[in-house]
Amino acid sequence: MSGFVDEAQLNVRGGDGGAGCVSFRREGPVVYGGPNGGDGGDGGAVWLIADHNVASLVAFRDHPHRRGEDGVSGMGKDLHGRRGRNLEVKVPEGTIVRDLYSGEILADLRTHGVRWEAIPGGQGGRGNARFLTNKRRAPKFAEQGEHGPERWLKLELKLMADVALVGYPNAGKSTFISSVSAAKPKIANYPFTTLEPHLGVVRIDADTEFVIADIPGLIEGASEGRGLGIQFLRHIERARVLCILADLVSMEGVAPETQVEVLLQELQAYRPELLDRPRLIVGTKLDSVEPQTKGAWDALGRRSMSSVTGVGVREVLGELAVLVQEARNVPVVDDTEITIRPEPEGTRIEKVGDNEFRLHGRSVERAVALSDVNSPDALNYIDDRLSGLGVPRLLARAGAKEGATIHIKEFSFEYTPEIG
Ligand SMILES: Nc1nc2c(ncn2[C@@H]2O[C@H](COP(=O)(O)OP(=O)(O)OP(=O)(O)O)[C@@H](O)[C@H]2O)c(=O)[nH]1
Ligand SMILES: [Mg+2]
Repeated sequence: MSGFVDEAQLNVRGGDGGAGCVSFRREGPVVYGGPNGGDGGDGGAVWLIADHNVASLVAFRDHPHRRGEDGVSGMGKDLHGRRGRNLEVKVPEGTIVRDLYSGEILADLRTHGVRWEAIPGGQGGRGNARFLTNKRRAPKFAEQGEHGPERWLKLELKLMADVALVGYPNAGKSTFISSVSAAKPKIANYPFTTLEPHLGVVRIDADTEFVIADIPGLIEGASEGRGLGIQFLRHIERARVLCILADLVSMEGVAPETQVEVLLQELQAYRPELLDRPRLIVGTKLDSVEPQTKGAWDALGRRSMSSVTGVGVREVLGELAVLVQEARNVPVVDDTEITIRPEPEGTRIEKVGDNEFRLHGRSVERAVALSDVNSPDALNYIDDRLSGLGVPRLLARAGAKEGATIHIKEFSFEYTPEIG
């Protein structure tokens, strides 16, 4: 069933970092005692975690945005703000994550427990207490919190069936799947209506989902190639649980229990291990059954349902959910962190006009993200910080001349080449 791929777009955004605080101790008549503004907390990250109880990506269809919690701002008296909580998003095992725009693969969340940091939170800003130096006794600025970064991801999942529907042609397999999922296969009152498998996602509640495969009907001799033959037995082989549907109103008059026997024989002839698969046997078309047939079926302790009236359907889904859950509970847990993360970008220079440049990059943007860029202290700090990041050298190399206008986000300054 390699053709069944579930896809979703997901926007992840880190929480904003809290702002650093500008505050001073009060020391009697001294206006500015020592600075004591605390740091803002970092914003929370968004993590994706593979979870075997999630079967599809439908949860992201209508709600594609996920966001970490914001960090709390710092306060006076050296009080630091709390970090924002990380958000953990569950995705099905086998989810492949790509960058939506470049298509680059970022993570492969293969097995239960694998986690990947999809986006970090924004950094908290440092409080003014951090900017105290011998020269700068009373810094009146603090760093702003960094906005949480954001990106669009594309999630892809090769759907694997949890449950395969096995039954004679016309047994009501397609009718069942269309009554319990969004799958809309063709339904008709003749054999071999369904010519290829269809998958449907059943959502019991927010935490329980499973995938059902509607498989074309099987007949006696299928394992030797009769009817649609062996190719569909291959699909049955991949499912964790088998749901055998017996037609209680068979047009050919084959007793439902005989259908079950034949189906099991065919499965066994194809691959004996299929009989070890957990299975649920259900009679269909309960609404139209003859009392005699019903009596014989009930006497065997068999379950039945009607996909048309809905009677018994909920119970069948409940039992399937339990069988699927048990089958999924294989104790393989892989808690490797897979971090296929692109290199952090350095500083980039863009020429925007005649002797006018714009700088991009996280470090330079952080350097100018201050609560008050107008104080001389703040300007000195920015100057030192940009020099430390090698900005003068980069500008010289890009051809900036004396008096060039340089922009970083909303901040602009004039370039003076260093002497020496
Ligand atoms: N009365 C009644 N009829 C049903 C019920 N479920 C299915 N049918 C009818 O049975 C016929 C066959 O249904 P399908 O769902 O196409 O059967 P299928 O098992 O998918 O058949 P193939 O694709 O040919 O293998 C259709 O006419 C359905 O309307 C039911 O619960 N009650
Ligand atoms: Mg069908």
